[in-house]
Amino acid sequence: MLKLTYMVLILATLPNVALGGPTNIRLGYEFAWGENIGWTNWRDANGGDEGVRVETTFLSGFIWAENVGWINVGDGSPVDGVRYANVDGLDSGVNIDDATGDLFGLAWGENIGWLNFDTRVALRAYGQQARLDFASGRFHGYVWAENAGWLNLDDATHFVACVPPPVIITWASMKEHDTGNWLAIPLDPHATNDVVAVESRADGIEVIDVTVRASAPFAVTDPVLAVDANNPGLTYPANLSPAVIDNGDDTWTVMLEWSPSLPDLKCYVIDLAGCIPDLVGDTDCMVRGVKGDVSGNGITDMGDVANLKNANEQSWHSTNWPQYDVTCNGGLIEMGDLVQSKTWGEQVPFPQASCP
Ligand SMILES: [Ca+2]
Ligand SMILES: [Ca+2]
Ligand SMILES: [Ca+2]
Repeated sequence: MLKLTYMVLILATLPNVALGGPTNIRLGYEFAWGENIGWTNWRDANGGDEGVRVETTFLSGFIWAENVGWINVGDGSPVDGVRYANVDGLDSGVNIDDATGDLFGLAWGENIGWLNFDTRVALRAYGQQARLDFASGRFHGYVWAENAGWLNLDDATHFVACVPPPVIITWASMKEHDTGNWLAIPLDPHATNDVVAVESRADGIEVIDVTVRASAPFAVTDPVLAVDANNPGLTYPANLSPAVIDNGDDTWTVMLEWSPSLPDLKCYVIDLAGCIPDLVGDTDCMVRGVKGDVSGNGITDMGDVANLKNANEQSWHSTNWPQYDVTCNGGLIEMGDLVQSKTWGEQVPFPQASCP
């Protein structure tokens, strides 16, 4: 209790900083050991209001070190909005490489000067560079303080971890083949142009399942729209019913449903940024609907007919090749699929959709 009071008093001397919000360091996972500075507390500055906050590409807030006072990891306002430049004290702080989780950049200790979080050159060979594991939210590795030696983020018992923000794991266009047999065509959220996945099955895009990993339940707070990628004025709001399904393993499925289905022969972009609080990572995904385009190249032509004919002869099952079961009758690839794609493939000009 004494210690806490002392911390609050000391905080009165902190400079005013613009922080992104209260700490998101987890209770019980706030301590790391410095070889010359003792325990550091990443969470409790000013009752948590100014503790360390982990954002997508940087940290903000203050660490309290019992023997050397405050350590500032950044003010939460990088000049470019993304990362601290660390070319002068005005725009300094600790950054996160959002591809690898590696930390880099500088923190400032009021009594010990700079702490260098970029230990990639010295320690990567040993797998001990300072870094954040996105899945668990925990920090690993070592930080170097020029006047205070190593700060250990890698202790098996006392380590620092944040509440990891929700992140999208998978996207898929779903169809019910026969009754109760839902099959997925996976979508790549990074894809653009002519490699964007195609929903080839009858009745076009009806259900998109988005799997989100999160440490706590969440709500979809804003309407989710499918936007015509080539005509952004055209939008189609999704129904959410049920909104979010708990898969029981820290993942949830957000089921987006359109009824009637999205018009065929268009490219859509669906962006969940702003719809799920604190969602990070690649939040938008494109998908196009081109009935009968079993090859997924964005155009239904005689090539698809040939493809289906081949699949028919080889008796590939639709579980493995859902895009081939154009009729969604759940059986093997059969005559109905061929007829449907042939009907479409004979139209001139060939039915197609392209994405920007
Ligand atoms: Ca994307
Ligand atoms: Ca095709
Ligand atoms: Ca079929």
